[in-house]
Amino acid sequence: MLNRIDLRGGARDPRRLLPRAQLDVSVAVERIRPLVEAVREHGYPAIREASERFDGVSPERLRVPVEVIRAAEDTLDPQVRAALLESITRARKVHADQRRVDHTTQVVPGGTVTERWVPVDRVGLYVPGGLAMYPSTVVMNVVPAQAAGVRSLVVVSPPQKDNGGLPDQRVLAACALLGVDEVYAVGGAQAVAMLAYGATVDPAGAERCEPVDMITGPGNIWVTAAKRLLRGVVGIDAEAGPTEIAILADGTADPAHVAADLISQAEHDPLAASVLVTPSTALADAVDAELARQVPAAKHAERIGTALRGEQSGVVLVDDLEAGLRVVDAYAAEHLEIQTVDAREWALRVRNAGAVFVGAWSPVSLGDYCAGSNHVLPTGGCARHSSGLSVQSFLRGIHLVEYSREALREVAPHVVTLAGVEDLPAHGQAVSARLPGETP
Ligand code: HSO
Ligand code: ZN
Repeated sequence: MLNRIDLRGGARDPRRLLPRAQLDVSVAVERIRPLVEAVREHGYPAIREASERFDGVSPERLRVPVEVIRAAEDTLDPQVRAALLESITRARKVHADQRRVDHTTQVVPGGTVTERWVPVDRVGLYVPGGLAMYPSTVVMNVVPAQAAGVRSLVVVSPPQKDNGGLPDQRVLAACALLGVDEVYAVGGAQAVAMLAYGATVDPAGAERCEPVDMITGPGNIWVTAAKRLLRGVVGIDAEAGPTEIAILADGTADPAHVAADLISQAEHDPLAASVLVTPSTALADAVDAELARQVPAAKHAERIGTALRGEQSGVVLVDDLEAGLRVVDAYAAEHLEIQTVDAREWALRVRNAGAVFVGAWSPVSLGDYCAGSNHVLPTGGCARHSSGLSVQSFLRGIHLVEYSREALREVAPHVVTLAGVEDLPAHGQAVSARLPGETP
């Protein structure tokens, strides 16, 4: 089922040989530009029109009443409620523990630089509602923002026809469990524009969604295009592409588990990428046999088959695990599983991955829901330069510079010299004016 890419016996450039589906976001940016402008100019009527056109439904008042959010919690199946609470508890434990603390460096006696970590004031979280519903994504966006101390949090999610134009009921319930009470039934590029510029959200123009400082969360190509267009007007986390899993495995891996994990991420999207990297042809053959057995039995067999047969997926055969490590580093997967002997040793050597899942008992789907880690991760090779969503994503480090007269005097000649080199003498003057007769 999987394409085979044989990289054995040569030092070819693996980055070129591992094809990746390329999304042309720039074309989508031009398509959504007029809509974004209309939302900026007119607010409510433009949002309403776009929702009806693209989602086929929209409530008259775009803000979901607080009672409706709270009531959604009561409609939750008790098992789903327990699972969501477990997911929230574990994510809170990890994210709270990872919050950076302020740090002061004494540069010289009397001269300090302190880094203060200050939360972003108001954040908009996008929760998709297309092929699948993602209450877990509410958890993964809200928990780090709350752990950072963000004061004002708003969730947007597309209106659903089968829920009377409200966002998905489980998405609303997750908001209730997390204590989020500002939710709008708006999706797509219009939601991103509403968050970035602020807009009226009812027919009378009495209610408003105030603009946010930052937008996070995954979405389809239109959401991604709007984020690209509005980056700068607001902060954005990353451009999310189709999900990916790479597995570095040796002959000790269980082929049934490897196949199940490749299938699990393929289930998201026909464009999802599932890549196995292994020196063992026996494992590659056994995984293929497992896929042939497991895929037809899967609920979403069609999209899984499309994803696995797509050119973005495949088995990469390598000479040994050292070569395999170079391949997975070049690929920089959103999710990387290591299923080898000494898995932890190999995992600690990985340079490029959104998240690494170590050993036989840490599948990606554990991380998608209940490991405590975050599942909003860099795709499309962005793991070479970016991290996944975390408490840090919602904090800004502000430097506090504090020098005494004596400490300034001591370093003044150097400041004056550098100012002179850059032909900016007024910079030097700002120092020497404070120290008459004491600087050159
Ligand atoms: N694997 C997805 C996240 C997700 N899985 C949500 C299930 N629900 C991207 O990391
Ligand atoms: Zn997933």
